[in-house]
Formats: sequence, C-alpha cells, structure tokens
Amino acid sequence: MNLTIREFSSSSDDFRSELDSLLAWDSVSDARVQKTVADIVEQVRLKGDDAVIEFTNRFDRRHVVSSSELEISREELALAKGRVSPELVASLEAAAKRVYDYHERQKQPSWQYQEESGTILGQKVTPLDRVGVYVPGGKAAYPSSVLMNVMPAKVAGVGEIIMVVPTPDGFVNDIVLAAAYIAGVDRVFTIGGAQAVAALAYGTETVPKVDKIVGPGNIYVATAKKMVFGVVGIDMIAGPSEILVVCDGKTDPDWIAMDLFSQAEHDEDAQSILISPDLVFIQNVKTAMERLIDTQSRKDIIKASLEGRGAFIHVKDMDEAMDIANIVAAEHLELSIDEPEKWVEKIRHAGAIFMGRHTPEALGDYCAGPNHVLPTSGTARFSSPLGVYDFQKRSSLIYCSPEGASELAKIASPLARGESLEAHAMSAEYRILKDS
Ligand code: HSO
Ligand code: ZN
Repeated sequence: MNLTIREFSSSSDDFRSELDSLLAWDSVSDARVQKTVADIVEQVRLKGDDAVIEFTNRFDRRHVVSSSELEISREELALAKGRVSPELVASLEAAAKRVYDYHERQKQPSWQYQEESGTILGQKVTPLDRVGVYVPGGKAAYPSSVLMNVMPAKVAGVGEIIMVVPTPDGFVNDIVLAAAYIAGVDRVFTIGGAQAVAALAYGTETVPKVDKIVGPGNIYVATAKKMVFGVVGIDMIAGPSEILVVCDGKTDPDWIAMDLFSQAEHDEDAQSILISPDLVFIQNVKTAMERLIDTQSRKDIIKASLEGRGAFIHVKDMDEAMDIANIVAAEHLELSIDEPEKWVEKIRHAGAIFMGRHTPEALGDYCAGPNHVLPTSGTARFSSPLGVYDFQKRSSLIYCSPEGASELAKIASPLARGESLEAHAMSAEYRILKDS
C-alpha cells in the first residue's frame, strides 16, 4: 500500500515553522461537550446513585435497576481471570511484578533533621487514602494500563483502590478484570464516562468518594476530570500517543517501520516521527512500511495516523537530531543508535527514553517496568511519568525547642511587624526566652 507521509529537512528555511505545525495539537473540548458534562456532573452530585444508574442505562445501553448491579466482586474478578488463557495470565503476572519492582525504587521516605538548638524539621510522606482508577471500556480497553495505573498506587500504600470501567451493552472485558484482580484493585464498578468521574469525585450511596482520580478516557472523561479537579486530585490529561525514533541508519528498516506502526496503531491522531541523518535509510524505512502495512490488522488506523500526523525528518547529524528531539519533547523517544548511553546525556525532554536498537517502545508499554502513562504533547518539558509520587503527599514537620523557638522568634518578629501583622509578631515574641 502506498503511503503519503510528510518528509522534510532541517536545512530548509521554514523548518521550524514546519516542525511547529507538525507538532500542533489542539485538545479542543467544544462548548457542547462542556455543557453536557457539566450537566451530568451536577446530576450525579445532587442525585447520587439514581443519576449514575440513569446515565449508565442511557449511554451504555444497560438495564440496571439496583445500584448493587454496578459492582463486580473480587470473586467475580477471580472467575474472569479463570476465563483468560494461562499464557496471558502468566504474562500479566510477570508484567505486574516487574512494574511493581521498578516502582518500589520510587518510594519517597519521610525525613527529618535536628538543628543544634534541638529544633527538628522534616517532611512526613503519607499515601493517599482512596484513589479512583478510570479504565476505558471501548476501543482503548488496555489491561496493561490497569497495571500501570494501579501498581504505583499499591507501592505507595494507598488505602483503597476503586476502579471504574464502563461495560457498553453489558460487555465485560475478562482480561481487564483479570488485570484488576492481579493488580489488587479493591472494588470495581461497571460505570464510565463523566458520570463515573463525578461519582468518584463526590461519592454516591454506592460509589465511595475518592481523593484522586487517575487513568485515561475519552473527551467526556477528560472534561469531567478537569471539572472536578479541586474537589479531588487528578493525574495528567493525556493527548494522543507519540513516538519519536532517532536512528543513525544502522538498524533493520523493518524494525523501525514496526516501531513507528506500534504507535500509529493506537489511533488516527497518534503521532510517529523518524529522524535520521541518512536519506537512503529514510527511503528504506518508507519502503518497508509500504510493504508491511498490508500485513497489519489495524492498517486503516495506521495509515490515517501516519498520513495525518507522521513525518520523516532528515537532519545534518546526530547533534542536530538531539536538538530536535528536545524541541519535540516526545512521550516516547527511541534512540536506535550506537552508544545511546553517550547521546542520552543530551536529551532533556522526553517522557520515556528507549536506548539502543533492541529497546522498542512496545517492551516498555507492557513489561519492562517503567510506567507507560507518560506526558504527551510536549508536556515532558515540565512533567513526568505517572509514579509512586503521584499517590503520596507530603506534610511539613516542625518542632521547636524552647531555645530554637526563641531564635526563630527574633527573626519572625520584625518580619511580622513589617507586614503589619501584630498578632503574628506577639505570638512569636511570647516565645523569646527572657535571658536571651
Ligand atoms: N503506548 C501507549 C500504552 C499502551 N500501549 C498500552 C499498548 N497498550 C501509551 O503511550
Ligand atoms: Zn502502545
């Protein structure tokens, strides 16, 4: 199949504007979506279970009468796991273990130190009490995402993990439920959309109120998450998936073609970009793609994604490739080159960096260990992969000894008077020791 993929060169005069237009992504949520979501959220807030049941029946075409039908017990999760092939269960378990082990290293300890005066200062780290994990039910129902969202919460020591997953027409995905069982989710509700987000944020008679909601979803879910932010915490709002492959021209073109496809097959808006200093290699990858695409079950999505948002970028050398990679700040960056450990020094912005020819993104998506929930759309400039730190919070600790308080009060008093806050000043001054 012929593919028409944008090709450009860093030496062209309008390269920067071409690059900017390639990367542009508007996560527009139109006024109609806003209004619909606001209405759903308000109904759930006011009417609780009744509204959740009504919206679930309407949007997922179900016939729920009582809220008890919305919950799937741990026993039912175990049964679902029994219906999944042993080979797939073994892979889910192996992936869960690897993801858990990786995230264990992220756990932040509480700390404190003592000053000479006896004053103690520190930070107390506490896991969140209760977290909601949103799992999409439609075309993007990924069991691997259940593991990636739940394992860091487990490592953090979150008290209770509530999963919501819509079951349109009553269809339940056994692999998703098996993943929930293996990951140790505490409770599962078969609800989705804005109504599930609102139920988690405000709580209903049946769905417990959580402290934070994580997990990807469609435009209604994303809009609802933004709307309830402040009532609860939320993770990032993810854009379409992206991969940027930097290759020196020495990797098998078929491998690179498939790495680019692996991102493109997620959805039509996904973005796959190849950067190389080798023009012949770029042509070889293109030829490989045109040959391989016909073998792909998701070829229509791949084609739409590559022709809509894909690109080949020819650069002068590897230094320039790294500069462009930093501008793109891709969700996934593959360094399919010699000595990746040397070049990685130059990378400042990327969600995850896959080093070397034998490290395709797909291994990270499933089981290497690091999280596959990553900053998209250039947000790697200021944000990080989902991790244990997203499920922990920090409290400052201050203990003043009498001598320490006296010393601090002498600093605080003039500051308080400078702000015309007399009670602050006096509160501090009462602690000044008489003979100091
Ligand atoms: N590449 C996706 C994660 C995923 N891939 C799930 C396969 N399943 C997010 O960046
Ligand atoms: Zn993927």
